[in-house]
Order: sequence, then structure tokens, then C-alpha cells
Amino acid sequence: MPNYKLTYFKLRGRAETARYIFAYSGINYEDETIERSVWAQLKPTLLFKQLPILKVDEIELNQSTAIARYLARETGLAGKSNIEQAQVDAIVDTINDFMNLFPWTERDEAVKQKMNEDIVTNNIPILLDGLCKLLGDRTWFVGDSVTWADFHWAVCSITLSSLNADLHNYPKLLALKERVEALPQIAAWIEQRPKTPL
Ligand SMILES: N[C@@H](CCC(=O)N[C@@H](CS)C(=O)NCC(=O)O)C(=O)O
Repeated sequence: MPNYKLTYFKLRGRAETARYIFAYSGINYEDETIERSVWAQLKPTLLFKQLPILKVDEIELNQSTAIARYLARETGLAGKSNIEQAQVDAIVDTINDFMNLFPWTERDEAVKQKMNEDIVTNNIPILLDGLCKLLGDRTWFVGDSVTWADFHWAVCSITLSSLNADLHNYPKLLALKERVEALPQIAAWIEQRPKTPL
């Protein structure tokens, strides 16, 4: 088993899906959280000046989706066949497309608020309608067991709720989130993780 060190800010953000995979699979890892004061020194040393980064022994991986996909493959959470893996990847990429619409780095609070509201009103229903149809009456998004697409939805839906997206019209998607959060290893992680706004 390699040595794993995940480095990110003290946020759920783009590291949380990887943390769910670690938690679910019981793999030991170092969860390094960087304070903003330390970030100024660390940033110039990074190839692409961004977090998260996963160190796998001596290899440094950037890109949150590549990190989570790698961990999912290592732990049997990526989908059971090539087509299932493609279905899982498509769900994750679609969720990311919509999450990336939000103006995360906008400094003007009023502008940010207005853009968030527009996206929640005009774009997020497209995501939720599509995911709802894709899930149908099944227990998990893809195949007959949990995958990291379910984890990614559970993670991102918390952020969507905090941005005032109304998920109550989507009870099946809410139930999926709750199903993920009720998995004993995930429930234990949620209990112990730092309480952060994002
Ligand atoms: N596509 C990249 C985006 C990484 C990214 O935007 N990281 C942000 C935090 S979520 C960051 O490092 N921001 C600090 C900065 O750019 O100074 C990924 O998914 O890992």
C-alpha cells in the first residue's frame, strides 16, 4: 500500500470526494490542511499553484477529479466495467461543469451573490432534472453498488444547499445523498471532519 498525503485547505471543497473514498475504503492517509497564512509560501513551490494535491509515495498528483478517479479505481469504486466507468465519469464531469459555473473567486460580494442566484435559478435545475432522470428508481447512480459518482453528488449537494439551491423538489436525489451519508464509514468521517462553510 503506498503512502498517501492529501493536501488542501481546511475546507470540504475539491478534496472532499477523495476524503470520502479514503474514509469508505478505510485506507490510511495524511489529511494535510493548509492555513491561509502558510499558503503564500507553499503556492510558489507548486507546479500549477493550486490545491488539492495527492502525494502517492514520491509521485505528486494534481487535479481533484484525477485524484478521486485514481483512488476510486484503486478501491473498486470506479464502476465495474468500462461502460460503467464511463457512466460514472460522465456524472462527475457534469456535476463539475455546473459547480464550476459559480464565481468562487469573485471578490465583490454583491456581484457574487447576484451571479450565484442566477446560476441557482437558471442552471442548477438543468443539473438536478438530469441527475434525477439518470437515477430513476435505482439505489445508486451506476450499476448495483455505490461508486464515487454517488460520493461526488453527496459532497456537491451540500454545497448546492448552502448556495440556496432547493433540493426538496428532488426527493430521490436527496435520498441518495442521505444513503451515502448513512454508510457507516462516511457517517463516521462526517462526524469527525472540521465544520466548514464550504
Ligand atoms: N481543476 C482544479 C482546480 C483547482 C483549484 O481551483 N484550486 C483552488 C482551490 S479550490 C486553489 O488552489 N485556489 C488557490 C489559488 O489559486 O491561489 C482541480 O479540480 O483540482
